[in-house]
Amino acid sequence: MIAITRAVSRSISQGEVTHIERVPLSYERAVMQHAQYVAALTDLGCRVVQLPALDEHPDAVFVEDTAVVLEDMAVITRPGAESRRGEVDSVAEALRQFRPLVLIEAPATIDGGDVLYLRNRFYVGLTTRTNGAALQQLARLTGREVIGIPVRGALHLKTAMTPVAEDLLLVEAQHIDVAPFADFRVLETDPSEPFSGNALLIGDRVIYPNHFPRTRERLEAAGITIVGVDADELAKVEGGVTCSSLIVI
Ligand code: CIR
Repeated sequence: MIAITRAVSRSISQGEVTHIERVPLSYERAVMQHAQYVAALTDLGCRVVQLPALDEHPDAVFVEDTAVVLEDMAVITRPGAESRRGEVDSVAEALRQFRPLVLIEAPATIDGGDVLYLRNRFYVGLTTRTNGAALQQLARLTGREVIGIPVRGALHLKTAMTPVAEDLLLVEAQHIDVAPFADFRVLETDPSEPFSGNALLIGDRVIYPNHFPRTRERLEAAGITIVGVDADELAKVEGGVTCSSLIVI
């Protein structure tokens, strides 16, 4: 398994914030936590391909938003935030050696953080970053079914919902209606921990932020093995644990 990551931009404290207040962010601490995350990926068996930082794009560390990797192709996105559009070319270059590429084009916008791919079907968050035109293009380019999921009060669909086992979804229920996911089991996050629905499932283990101890307890009680990482610094610009890698199986 390969994980594509990118070194943290020096300008990271200028990253976009949408649903939280801007607070001071330490570049050094973000770099340390990112290194811990990369080490966790390596421990879980990933070969990490780390791209060089793009200091002119504060959010470039969040490579997940720039592409969607399938078994047979990779979709290069057109990110919803204009400040992020220049991030895609270098990710496309890196992915080209692993998959044929297809491209989302204007007027569509889509962030990879809105794209959940479960059982050969796309569930795509309808958010400030992702529009209806992107859903149509994604269906046409990939030949897969695409279901739009309205998201309330969270940046991306995967801010609020991610798989933590083959048939189990971790969900922060206030942001989404879970009715379209009736075929899955659902585990709710602890209500005292906002934006705690983002976990990264690798094999049968889950990378999860240390700053959500109550939800972690719920996950462990459900039999999930957690690899904890310090992730509160990148969370100050709305980054979670899925955002900082692209997994190529
Ligand atoms: C942004 O607003 O685009 C970044 N500050 C955070 C992106 C987080 N990405 C993700 O959840 N996939």
